[in-house]
Amino acid sequence: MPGLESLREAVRRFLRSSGTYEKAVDSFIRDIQRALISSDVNVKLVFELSKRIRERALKEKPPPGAGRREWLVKIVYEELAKLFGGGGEPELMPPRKPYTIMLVGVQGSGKTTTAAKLAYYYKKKGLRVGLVAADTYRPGAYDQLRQLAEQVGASFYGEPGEKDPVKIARRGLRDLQGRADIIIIDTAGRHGYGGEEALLKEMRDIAGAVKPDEVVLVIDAAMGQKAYDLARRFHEATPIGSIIVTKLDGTAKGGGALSAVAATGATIKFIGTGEKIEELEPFRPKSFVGRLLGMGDLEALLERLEALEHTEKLQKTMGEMLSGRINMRMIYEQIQQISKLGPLRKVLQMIPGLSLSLPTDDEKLRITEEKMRKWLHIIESMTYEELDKPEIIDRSRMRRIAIGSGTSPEEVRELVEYYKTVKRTIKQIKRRKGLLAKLQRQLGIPE
Ligand SMILES: Nc1nc2c(ncn2[C@@H]2O[C@H](COP(=O)(O)OP(=O)(O)OP(=O)(O)O)[C@@H](O)[C@H]2O)c(=O)[nH]1
Ligand SMILES: [Mg+2]
Repeated sequence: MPGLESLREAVRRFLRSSGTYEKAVDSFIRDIQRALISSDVNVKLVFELSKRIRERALKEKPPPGAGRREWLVKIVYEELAKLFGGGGEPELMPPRKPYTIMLVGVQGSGKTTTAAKLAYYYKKKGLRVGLVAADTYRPGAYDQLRQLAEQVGASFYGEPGEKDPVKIARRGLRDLQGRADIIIIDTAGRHGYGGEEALLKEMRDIAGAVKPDEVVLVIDAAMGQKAYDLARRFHEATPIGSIIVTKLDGTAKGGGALSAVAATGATIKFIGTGEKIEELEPFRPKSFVGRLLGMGDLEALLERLEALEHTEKLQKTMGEMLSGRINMRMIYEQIQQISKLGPLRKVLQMIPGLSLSLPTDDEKLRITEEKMRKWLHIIESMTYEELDKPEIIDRSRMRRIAIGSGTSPEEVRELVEYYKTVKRTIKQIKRRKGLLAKLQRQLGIPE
């Protein structure tokens, strides 16, 4: 995307640059500012973003094993994602059928094209789509939509002679009942830039008569940060509104438009990235920013950082265990941390020190995913006394715990055996002084 494209290069430069960290941060932030401002992002927003990045860079500490630069890239990624609307994912599938969407927007913003793109999108999701041509203003509007409907394979309703859009919309809804799961109404554009009042008034008139489930404001990305006022008024005027930003492919002001709309609190559901019917994408700020920053590398980096953060906690538990105060609560934490790592465990194996969890090949120390889940349930069914002194868990307690956790006494026994094995192993390690020191060093635990 023009304007924001230089962000990727900025990240690369920052991660590779030599020289002091402080200097590198300064020029990284300057690069980010330049990229955002050249994309027409509001200067005040850019300033606030830089301030937050600096503050977090000072305040937050990377987990051991992570570089400060990588950590800052993660912060930049998170802050940019917030600038474009944050991590939430709007619901795109209609909650009921038929579901009516009405498109509004200034002249030429891309409503008719977007109506067809939406039809194509939902058709691919397996819905029956109906398009209604309620633009009685623009010559040829009827034919334009009818052709697009045919191209996409959507049902179509229109009345070439009728002058009242409200009547067409009403009759269109009736006609498409039962034939369409989702009905998209295309309306006439009004002059933008100042003519917003007229646009919003007409929108209220048609919406009042037709009662759509959702009103979608279509905004041309070339509006840049000027989109703020329109989006804000629209957002205030209709609680059932969402926004689609079009023509992100053709302007250097896209960053400005997206951040301005996000700043109003309105939801951007889709973005248009070309003239073709399939060039409409669900808008997800996080993956949008990920792509801007060069997602391939970034994803690996973020995964590694996340693994390191979990690792830090795991190390603490391991440290406590090695210091000899082992009980069932620690086993619980250990299992929880390991299971939270989930798919990250592969990454974890690449981190030196952690491939070695306990220096043994003992089968009993290997736990599978499914076992971990069961064991957590089992431990949750234990009394405080049992948690602190698992030795007291005898046969009758095993039976009780099994019933409480929906498992079998055999599975409870297995966990108790695991606990005993861990405890024994730790004792052995401690007897061999050199090994303990080595292990502590590798885990980063002070001796
Ligand atoms: N490059 C690009 N062009 C687009 C995009 N969306 C729409 N357009 C083009 O923008 C022009 C106007 O699109 P329309 O869909 O006719 O706009 P409209 O809002 O219906 O216009 P009126 O009905 O006159 O108000 C057309 O040439 C489209 O091909 C997009 O995402 N990228
Ligand atoms: Mg149109």
